[in-house]
Amino acid sequence: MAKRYWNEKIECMELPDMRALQSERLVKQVKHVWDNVPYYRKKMEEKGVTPDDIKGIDDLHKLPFLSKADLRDAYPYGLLAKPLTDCVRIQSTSGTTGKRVVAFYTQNDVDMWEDCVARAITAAGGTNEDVCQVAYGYGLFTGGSGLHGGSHKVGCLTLPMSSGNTERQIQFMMDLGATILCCTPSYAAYIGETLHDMGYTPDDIKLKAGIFGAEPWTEEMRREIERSLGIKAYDIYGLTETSGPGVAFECEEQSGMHINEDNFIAEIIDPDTGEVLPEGSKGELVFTSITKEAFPLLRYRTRDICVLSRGKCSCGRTLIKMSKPMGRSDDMLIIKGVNVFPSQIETVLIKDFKATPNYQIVVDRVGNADTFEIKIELSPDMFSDTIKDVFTLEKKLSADIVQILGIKAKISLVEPKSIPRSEGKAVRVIDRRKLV
Ligand code: DLL
Repeated sequence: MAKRYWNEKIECMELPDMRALQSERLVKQVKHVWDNVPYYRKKMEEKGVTPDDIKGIDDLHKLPFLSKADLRDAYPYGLLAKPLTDCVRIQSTSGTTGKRVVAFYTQNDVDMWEDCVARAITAAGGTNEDVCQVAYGYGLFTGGSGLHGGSHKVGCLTLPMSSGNTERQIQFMMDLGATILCCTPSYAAYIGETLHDMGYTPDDIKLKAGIFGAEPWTEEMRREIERSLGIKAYDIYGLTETSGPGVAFECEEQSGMHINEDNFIAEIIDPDTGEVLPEGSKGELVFTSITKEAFPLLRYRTRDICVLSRGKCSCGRTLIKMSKPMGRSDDMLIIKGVNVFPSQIETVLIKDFKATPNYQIVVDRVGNADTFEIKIELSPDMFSDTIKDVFTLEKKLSADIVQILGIKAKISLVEPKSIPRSEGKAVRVIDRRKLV
């Protein structure tokens, strides 16, 4: 009989006990950060708070927020709270140096992270009898190593496939009898399509569950994946800044993700005013990591918009639930699983054109795969250049975009004045995907 919980004591803890645990850990964490991170101490001093003011989670609101801009200012070591000699790993987001987030881990941090992912795998029915195929990208991205570590911890036979080479994924899945698939939901949908294109049906594979996250996906997409692969599909959430996947995970009820509250305190705020909103309100998700040693974050603004709800879940867990992210309070797009800021694209355009041309980023979803096009308006001079020159420019832009983002965009050089002008803010991004 499959184990229901990885850590029953924590996952089913009564609220007063959880609050006491959070309070104790928060007090310790604030002191750790104050003592070891001058950047944090300065921010706290600016807000007139010292560790003595933080006696428990009711005082959380007194602490300053931390944002991606702080992470950039402090890049790469400014938020490090442990000596590098105590750190055993880094992971990072995609993007240029300026936008890159580099997270550091001590061995305890890696253990905590793997424990969170082990809870997610267990909630999806995983045990040491399972064969877990990890088809998230390996490397700096947290998806591959996060699910890999959790799978090891549970004792699954772990297939470290990384993403890509889809026919080979399916071959391995069949040959080794994979029972759990971990990858982005769009890749899961693509694996499902390929399985059918290869002439197979879900009866030809042994998969029973999938753990999918790292990008927004809809309930329709869930049903489609479940049908094409013959599995139950579970959502998993996380971000590099807070370790990676496993901050929150879905249980069999498939209605929101339980947050690992013993490690992460969640708040919802109004993204414009920073005011803390009552439970059940829609707003920006903020996390405080209370057990991370090397790279602790106090009140980190995720920019993900969602709703928190606490109530009895049929799975028996008492951990608070977050809804699927419903959007962002900044301009970050997730295209083909990669975090993209329009400003990164602008940097390439300025470099190649020596000025910002009129441009538009068009994102759509065909089937279950994202399409990504950058339309760039040529100036009248350039328009009269020879086809060969225009072709060379197109190739250069395409290569520069891949270099900076790690994904390919269709580059469309368009006629002068063909991109609609706006009287207010230029509409730089057209996102036609329906993600919520
Ligand atoms: O995407 C970590 C991860 C890997 C999560 C594998 C789940 C599975 P980042 O690359 O730093 O980290 O991107 C974090 O991705 O702020 C959300 O906007 C988005 N995101 C992550 N999980 C989900 C999800 C990883 N389940 C950003 N649904 C976050 C919707 C998600 N969006």
